[in-house]
Amino acid sequence: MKTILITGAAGDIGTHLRRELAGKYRIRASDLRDPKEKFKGQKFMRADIAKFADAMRITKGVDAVIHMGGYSVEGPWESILSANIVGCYNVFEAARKNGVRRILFPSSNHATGFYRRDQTIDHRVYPKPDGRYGVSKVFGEALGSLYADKYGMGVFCMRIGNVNPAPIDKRRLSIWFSPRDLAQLVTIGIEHPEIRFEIVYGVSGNTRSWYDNTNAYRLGYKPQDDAEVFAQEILAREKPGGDPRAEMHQGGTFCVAEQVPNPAPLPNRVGRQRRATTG
Ligand code: 15L
Repeated sequence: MKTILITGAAGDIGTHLRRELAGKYRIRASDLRDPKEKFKGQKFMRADIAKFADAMRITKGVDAVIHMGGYSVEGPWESILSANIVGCYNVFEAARKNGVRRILFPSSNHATGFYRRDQTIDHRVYPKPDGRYGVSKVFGEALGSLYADKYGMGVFCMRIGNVNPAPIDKRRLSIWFSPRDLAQLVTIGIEHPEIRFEIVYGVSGNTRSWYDNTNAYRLGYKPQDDAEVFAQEILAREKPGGDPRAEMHQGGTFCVAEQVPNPAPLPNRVGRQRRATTG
């Protein structure tokens, strides 16, 4: 059985993944904080990926890394720099030094968020990030490309939409990614024998998708879910209006906001918000 490191294991996506992959892999979970939900047999290692020594410790002896750790929304540059630039570099470099052969990098729909909603884009389009967070995801993709070409690592970049049990609004009808489809795509990223460097879109088979996800399908991805089954209910409660630039572009409010609410702040530790998101 392969040993898989999931960084950012206490976060939403990390938690869905730990649940979905339980029993299929030997899971090593790492984060700055203890995960609320725990699954039998999964080992937890507390770590701050902004520290290289921590990155070395957690990547030792694993077959693959699913690097979910980082700052997960648009936010202050200092936080993005530490978690998503320094932290991301540390994880790739530590993995290389420890001989890890494969990394799954969660890029984001925000790496291409300034494409318009009336455009269909594939994995070959040039990046159009919609904020500092989106820029950090482009950085991760570029770093992955370097580590694949220069060091022969297998790197699988998923431009993830929105992972949730169900889509939460109109924009997410186009980018929803169900937990079981996430698990299927991640399994392809771990197991496919021919991955050198790939970019795919991490979304379900949504009728309203903005993506031509041919590259994921070529690698065997067969999504089981489609947000369309929720469309009527979502559209009925959608409030009209909103910023026209956000409405026009795929990245939505990320295209206009300087900061969106951080889903992973550390309560009662004012001024230490960055630390809550680098694991
Ligand atoms: C992302 O990249 C974020 O990590 C996630 O929290 C959501 O905001 C998602 O994009 C989205 O666009 O819905």
